[in-house]
Amino acid sequence: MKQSKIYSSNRAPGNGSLPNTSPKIERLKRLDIVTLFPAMFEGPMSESLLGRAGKRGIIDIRTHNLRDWSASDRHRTIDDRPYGGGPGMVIQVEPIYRALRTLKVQGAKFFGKKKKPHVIYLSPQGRVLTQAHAASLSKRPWIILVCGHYEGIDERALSLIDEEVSIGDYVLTGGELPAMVLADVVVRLVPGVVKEAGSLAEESFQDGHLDYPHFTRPAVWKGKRVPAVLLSGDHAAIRKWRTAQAILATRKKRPELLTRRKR
Ligand code: 9WO
Repeated sequence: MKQSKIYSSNRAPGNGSLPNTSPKIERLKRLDIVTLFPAMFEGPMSESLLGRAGKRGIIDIRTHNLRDWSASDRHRTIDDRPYGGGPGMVIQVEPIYRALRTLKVQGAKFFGKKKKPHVIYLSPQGRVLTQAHAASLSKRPWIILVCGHYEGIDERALSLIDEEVSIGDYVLTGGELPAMVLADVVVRLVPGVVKEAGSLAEESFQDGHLDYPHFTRPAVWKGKRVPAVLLSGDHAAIRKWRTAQAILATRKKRPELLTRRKR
């Protein structure tokens, strides 16, 4: 029993409600996630912007259970003991191969022509994700995320993968949480998902600096005042103040962001 979960409307692929003003610039239209634990994605898919992007028909997001491509024994095995010994289990290459082969057929129907997906494996061995990298991924029309578990995947499966991505230098129990992080950062950069996001302002700003400080009512709280400039109504002055504050905050909290060259 194949059970892919589709988090989208049944609308045709396209820009949702947005007019197609710039056909040359591609954007993410379809995101497939291959995992042994599809249920882990249900929360983010129903509660967050990720799910809303799907429902609004902006991006077709689907999770797939890797067990659907197990060697057809009744235990639906997808893993085996490591050659050479050692603890734990290794995910076999064949289920991953079959999953990707199936998805490529599905994708050809979805896009109406043969299309090469960008296949990403989430692993601590990958290149560490940055805002700039996420921005370039959001321009790929089709991404497939492969989530490992246990001790990892058979090394030969890497020949089916375009790129390994890490979300930070730590080891988790699986690639699912990193896949959700990657999906979140990439999806919110797709035009129409979040107001303003993906704009020139965001690319030049969030990329290199921290955000400026935010304030909301009340104007005075336990004697602490909101900076007067924010109440002035002088938008040019406010813009200047925010830029200065962003640079100050970056210098104080994350000085390496100002000196390190962009990756
Ligand atoms: C390391 C290891 C060392 C000794 C014995 C067993 C071991 N397993 C691992 C390991 O890296 N397991 C991974 C668990 C296999 C692939 C999926 N897993 C994973 C992905 N953990 N952490 C990530 C991950 C992915 C992206 N960014 C940060 C962490």
